[in-house]
Amino acid sequence: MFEHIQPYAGDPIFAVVNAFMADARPQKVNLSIGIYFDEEGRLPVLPSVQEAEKRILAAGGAKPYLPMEGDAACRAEVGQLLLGAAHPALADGRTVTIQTVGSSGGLKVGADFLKTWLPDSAVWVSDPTWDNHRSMFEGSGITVNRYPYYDAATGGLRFDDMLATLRTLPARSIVLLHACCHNPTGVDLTPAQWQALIPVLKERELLPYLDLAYQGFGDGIDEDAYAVRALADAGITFFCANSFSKSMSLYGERCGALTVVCTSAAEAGLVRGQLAYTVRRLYSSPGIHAAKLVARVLGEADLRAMWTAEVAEMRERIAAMRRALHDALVARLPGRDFSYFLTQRGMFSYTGLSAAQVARLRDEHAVYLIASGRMCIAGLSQANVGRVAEAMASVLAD
Ligand code: PLP
Ligand code: TYF
Repeated sequence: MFEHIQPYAGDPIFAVVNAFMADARPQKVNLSIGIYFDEEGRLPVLPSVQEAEKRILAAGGAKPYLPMEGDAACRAEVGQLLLGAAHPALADGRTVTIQTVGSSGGLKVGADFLKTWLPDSAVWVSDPTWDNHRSMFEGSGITVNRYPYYDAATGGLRFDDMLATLRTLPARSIVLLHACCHNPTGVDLTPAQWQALIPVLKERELLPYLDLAYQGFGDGIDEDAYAVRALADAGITFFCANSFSKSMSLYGERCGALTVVCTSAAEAGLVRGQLAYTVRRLYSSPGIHAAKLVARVLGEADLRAMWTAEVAEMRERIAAMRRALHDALVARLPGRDFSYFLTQRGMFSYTGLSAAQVARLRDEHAVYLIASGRMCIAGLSQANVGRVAEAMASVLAD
C-alpha cells in the first residue's frame, strides 16, 4: 500500500536535538532548538502557571469540550494582551481571536482560511525564516515566496530591499512578518521601520500576517506587541498568530491563538464564522487545559503580576547572556565585530558561522548550533558561556 511513499528526513532542528541528546560528552552545550532554559539549564515551570493550575483544580477541573473557537475568557485576554486593553479595535468589535493548538495551529488555521477565501494569493516570507512557515503554507496549497530580509554583510536588516520587493507585489498578497525576536536571525524592524512599512502595506493592499512567538523576550510584553498595535492603529486588516510556548514555558500544552483585526464588526463576524468552520474541519476544537491556564494567568491580577516579572527575568537573563558572550568573544578576538549579539533581539542570533564551522563546534567542542549558524542564546549560562566563547573563538581564528 505505502511502498511508494517518500521517506521523510525529519525536522532539521529536532535532528540536532537528537544528536545532542545522544552525545555522551559531559561538557556538551545545546544552543540549537528555540527553548528557553534557565541558569541551571532546566526548562522552567513558571510559578504563575503552577498557581493557575492549582486554582483550576480547586475549581473542579472539569474537562468539557470547548467551542471551535476556544475558551471565551482566554480569547478575550489574548485580544487585550496583543492590542492593549483600551484599543478601539476591541471596543468596535473589529477583532476576532480564536484559541488554537499552539501558534502553529493558529498559523495553519489562518493558512487554510486564506487558501479558501483568497485563493489566488501567494505568501511572501522573510529570507530566511522559520522553516515551518514554508511547510505550513505550502501544505495549505499556497505558493511561498521570499522577500529580502537578513543582511549577511552587516548582521542587520535589508530594509530598503525588503520594501522595494513588497512594492512590487500584487494586491492581496500575504506578507508574513515576525512581530519581534525574528527566528532565526534575531534581526527586527525598529518602530520607525514598522511605520515606514505600513504605507507600503496599505498602498499595495497587502495582507500582513504577523507571527508573534516570543512576546516579552525582546524589549517587554507591551513593547514586543508594537507591530500588532501599529497595524491596528493604521486600520489595516491583518492576521496575527501568537504563542505562549515560550512566554509561559508551556511548549507541550500547545497554547496559542490566531487574531484577525478587520475593518468592521460585520467583517469580523464573517471571519469568526469561517475560522470556526476551518477549525471544525481540522481538529474540531482546541484543548481546554491550555486555555484555562492562559485565561487565569492573564486575567487574575496577582498571577498577571507574577507572570510579568517572570517574563522580565527570562528576558533579562537572555540579555545578560548576549552581553557575556559578546564580551568574552571580544576579549579573545579583539578587533572583530561581535556587536550583532547586542543588537539582535530575543532568543536567537545569527552568528555568521558557516555549516563547516558549526560542525567543528559540535565535533571538537560539543557545542550545538543549527547548521545555518543560528544560536539559541537561551541555552547559555554563566557556567558555560566562557567555554562556548572559547570554542567559537578557536573555530573563528583558524
Ligand atoms: N513561529 C515561530 C517563529 C517559532 O519560532 C515557533 C517556535 O516554536 C512557532 C511559531 C511555533 O510555536 P508554537 O509552539 O506556539 O506552535
Ligand atoms: O525554531 C525553533 O527552534 C523553535 C522550536 O518543527 C521548533 O521554533 C523547531 C522546529 C519545529 C517546531 C518548533
